[in-house]
Amino acid sequence: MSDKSILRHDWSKQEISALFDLPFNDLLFRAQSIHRANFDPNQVQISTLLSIKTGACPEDCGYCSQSAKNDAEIERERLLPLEEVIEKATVAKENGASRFCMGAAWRNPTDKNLDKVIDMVVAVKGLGLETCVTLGMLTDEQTRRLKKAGLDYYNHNLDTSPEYYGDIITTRTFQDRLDTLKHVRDADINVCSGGILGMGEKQTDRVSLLQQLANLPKHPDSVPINMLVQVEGTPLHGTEEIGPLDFIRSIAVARITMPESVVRLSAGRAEMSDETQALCFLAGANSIFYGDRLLTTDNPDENHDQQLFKKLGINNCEDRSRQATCAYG
Ligand code: SAM
Ligand code: DTB
Ligand code: SF4
Repeated sequence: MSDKSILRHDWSKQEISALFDLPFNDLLFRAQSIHRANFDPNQVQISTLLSIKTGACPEDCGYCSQSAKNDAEIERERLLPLEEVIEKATVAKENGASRFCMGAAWRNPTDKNLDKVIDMVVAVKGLGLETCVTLGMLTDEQTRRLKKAGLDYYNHNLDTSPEYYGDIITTRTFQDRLDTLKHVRDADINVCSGGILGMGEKQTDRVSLLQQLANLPKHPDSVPINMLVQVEGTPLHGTEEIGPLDFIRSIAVARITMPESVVRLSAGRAEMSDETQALCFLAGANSIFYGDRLLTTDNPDENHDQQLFKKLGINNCEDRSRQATCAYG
């Protein structure tokens, strides 16, 4: 059987733990072999992020600058006007992004706010971009409305293991997250779900998070692996950082356990060396956020990323000369 056909949903903690314990070279070789069986190894998809509603969020996520319960200094903004979103999406497309992701600091959208987001989805799609939104928890009815509007992806992260979850967030449960993911899957919207590493979790929590993701009824189409961006004024500021090698190992294990999912090297790249990022791509990451801003924190600037791609011989899916070979978006 080729690596391509192995899509398992019954991973045990022991099996995932054993992957983490492999010698680094063996782990990367295995991850890269699986990666090559499923993707062009030199293609990286790029998405651009925009915060459409910033700050004053009622949730208490310990990592997040946007929680009203944290003391981070950020500029709060109400829901952006449609014209501004279209302007930003147009620039993102010109810069080569294939997907535009819009994030809102909500526990869940009200139906009135959802109407406005739906207008944004329709307009951004009209520019020829894939759309992704992350708005917090959704009901069944809300996911159906988003699907009808043509939404391509919904981002909703599990964030961490069920065991560590209560140390990070108390205002919504792990099960709430699984329920939202089910609504998204049932509405036939592509699921984007991953987590954050470097929040003081143990190795067993990383194993458990990846087990949860890999054992979902369907692997998420896209799996963002974020490295915690430490923001002053948040409870997790000052947490012991995850070392680059442990981060790279986690990417490799995500690639092996979810062979056909696009694994996004997500937040935290501004704090990573080029070499660490190169090893993340070797371990099977094949998507990034592109543009000098994530939601409220910095991302590497476009120039730096273009240089990095050039040095590594990486193409993005919008690169006209390679487009015919890019099978995923
Ligand atoms: N409010 C919505 C929610 O939480 O579902 C959507 C926006 S929220 C900012 C999206 C995701 O960004 C979070 O689930 C978390 O995984 C990630 N995130 C937020 N702050 C982060 C940080 N400081 N470092 C790394 N990832 C972060
Ligand atoms: C995801 O997994 N990471 C993105 C996106 N989904 C919405 C968010 C990263 C946020 C990093 C911190 C900030 O800029 O506020
Ligand atoms: Fe709110 Fe999302 Fe930040 Fe949590 S991660 S505080 S839900 S914006």
